[in-house]
Amino acid sequence: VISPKLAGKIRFLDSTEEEQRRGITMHSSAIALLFRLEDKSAAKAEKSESFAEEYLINLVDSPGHIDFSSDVSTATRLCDGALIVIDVLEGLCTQTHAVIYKALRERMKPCLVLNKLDRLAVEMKLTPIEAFHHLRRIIENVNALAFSLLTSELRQLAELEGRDPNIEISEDDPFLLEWNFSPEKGNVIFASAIDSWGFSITKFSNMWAKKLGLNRNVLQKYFFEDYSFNSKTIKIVKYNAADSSMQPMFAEMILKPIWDLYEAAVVNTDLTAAVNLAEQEVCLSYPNLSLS
Ligand SMILES: Nc1nc2c(ncn2[C@@H]2O[C@H](COP(=O)(O)OP(=O)(O)OP(=O)(O)O)[C@@H](O)[C@H]2O)c(=O)[nH]1
Ligand SMILES: [Mg+2]
Repeated sequence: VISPKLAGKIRFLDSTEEEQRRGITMHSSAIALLFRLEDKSAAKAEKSESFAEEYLINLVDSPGHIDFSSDVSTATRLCDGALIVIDVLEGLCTQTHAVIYKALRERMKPCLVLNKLDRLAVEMKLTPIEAFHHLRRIIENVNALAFSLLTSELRQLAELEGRDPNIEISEDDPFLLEWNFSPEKGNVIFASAIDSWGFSITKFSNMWAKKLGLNRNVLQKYFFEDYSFNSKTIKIVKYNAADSSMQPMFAEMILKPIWDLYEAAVVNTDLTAAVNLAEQEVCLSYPNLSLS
């Protein structure tokens, strides 16, 4: 529906004149999207009958502004899952609290989208390590907020049902686990909508696992933690901040290639350098390592 050139720029779902003029979403609007799994082996490996290779996703884009929160209430009633989009420069805003609370009350299956990563590289000029810590802090803040909203919700529920509201909430509570965001679990997406890209660390775990001959689950487990990859021994080791030759895996193996690409393409506007970097793909984290 949207040409690749306009993707990320056109406000396709803000269709009324006033929304276009004010540059904000005022009413919810929906679109049906067909999604095909790229990796069909995942569908085959999954025994469940409900797992398919193709999905029709009915996406409802709802407003963020607090004045139009009744539209969010309707959308949370209608939908099974929620993509909670956070601007990584702004972090948690008042409207994020309201939206999370509504989604949580409707028992939606959530996924966190950390958007505008391009601005961390180009505008804020954070290094990949600084950006990694910044992103980690946002996820921690969202988790703390979801935890406090969820416990108060469960206590209110207990009170309504005539049970003791001072219940202890178990850490294994499935509802609590669902509202705990962690890139390792695949419920966090890193994105730059304006530049039409986004990923979960599963994508990079699969890519690096193939290149390095390592187990993808092991990579997935350590990618967002304080671990480094030693390219000499091809081993994952504990990250030591005092050792300047070390970088956390997420910073070095995921953010650095993206940062280098932004530096070449956007900061230096050197198209040849950008194309060269893109062709080297993820290998540019370790130029001395000969990888396929
Ligand atoms: N740099 C950058 N800007 C972005 C990105 N995504 C969106 N924007 C800009 O952020 C502004 C708001 O984008 P919208 O898509 O309207 O955001 P929204 O969350 O739908 O806003 P409301 O629905 O009005 O709450 C626009 O000026 C976009 O161009 C991104 O990934 N990077
Ligand atoms: Mg909008």
